[in-house]
Amino acid sequence: MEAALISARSAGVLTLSFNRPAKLNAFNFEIADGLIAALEAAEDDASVRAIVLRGNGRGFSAGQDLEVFLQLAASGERVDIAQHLRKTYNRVAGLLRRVEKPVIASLNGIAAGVGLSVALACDLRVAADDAELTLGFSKIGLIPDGGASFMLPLLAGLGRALELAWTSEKIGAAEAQRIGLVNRVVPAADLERETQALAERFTRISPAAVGLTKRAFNRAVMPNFERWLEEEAELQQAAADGGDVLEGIRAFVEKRIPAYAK
Ligand code: T3D
Repeated sequence: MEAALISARSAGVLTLSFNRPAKLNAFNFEIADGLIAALEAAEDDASVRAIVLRGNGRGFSAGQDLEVFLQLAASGERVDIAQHLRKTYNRVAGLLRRVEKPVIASLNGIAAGVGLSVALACDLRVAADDAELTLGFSKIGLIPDGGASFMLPLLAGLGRALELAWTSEKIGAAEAQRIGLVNRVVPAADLERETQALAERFTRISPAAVGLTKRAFNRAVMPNFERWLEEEAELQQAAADGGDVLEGIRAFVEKRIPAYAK
């Protein structure tokens, strides 16, 4: 079986490709654990000067694999989502901000749910002109997590962030650029080349200047990000304990509209 996360190196650029194209790269434990291990290794590897996250097939990622997630609710009674976040996406988001190298998300097709959260925790986003972004959490009774409750208002402003979170509206690449969620929009056919070219620019800039600039900006605007991730996880647990999440996920798996009690 092919690996769900593929790692490749070229000219000082580490590229991590999500590789579950039949499931639109929905995240499973192999992807989350693989990302954590790869980012931790890259942090201490001076030969890695920039990192690219991308998805194979027709999307970046459709977010958490909801079938896997349903299995976590083994008793059918409670999803221990806070613990899940602590083990997976909070570590990923924390590392994406902590690693003092540029991390670029290369967005093709859909970026949804915690797939979008991961993209937002990166430093830069390059989007194909056919890319689409949606939070999707509200559709299954959840709040944006994986750091998105922090990154989204930071990048897009409070009003637009709340609107996107509450409605799970799907927006295209041009709108995402207009509101500050992506840095560049390029023709879909050029996405890989343009992303690699941008990443390679950082191999020609002082790594100390690049890394310390990221540290300075992190400290200036998000000095308590890791603490916030824990608070976000606790709020997500409160949302999950409200009970709508199981119905939301079952409805997705059964390909029907959820029937929330109230
Ligand atoms: O711990 C935590 O707190 C994490 C919490 C995370 C929350 C989230 O990430 S919320 C999930 C957010 N994701 C979504 O809301 C997206 C769900 N997917 C969709 O709405 C649609 O798939 C798309 C709009 C993205 C694409 O639609 P379409 O028609 O192009 O493709 P499709 O046929 O729906 O999907 C292709 C396959 O991928 C399909 O599988 P199948 O039926 O061919 O075997 C579909 O079930 C699967 N897939 C897509 N998204 C997911 C998924 N499977 C599992 N989990 C998914 N998220």
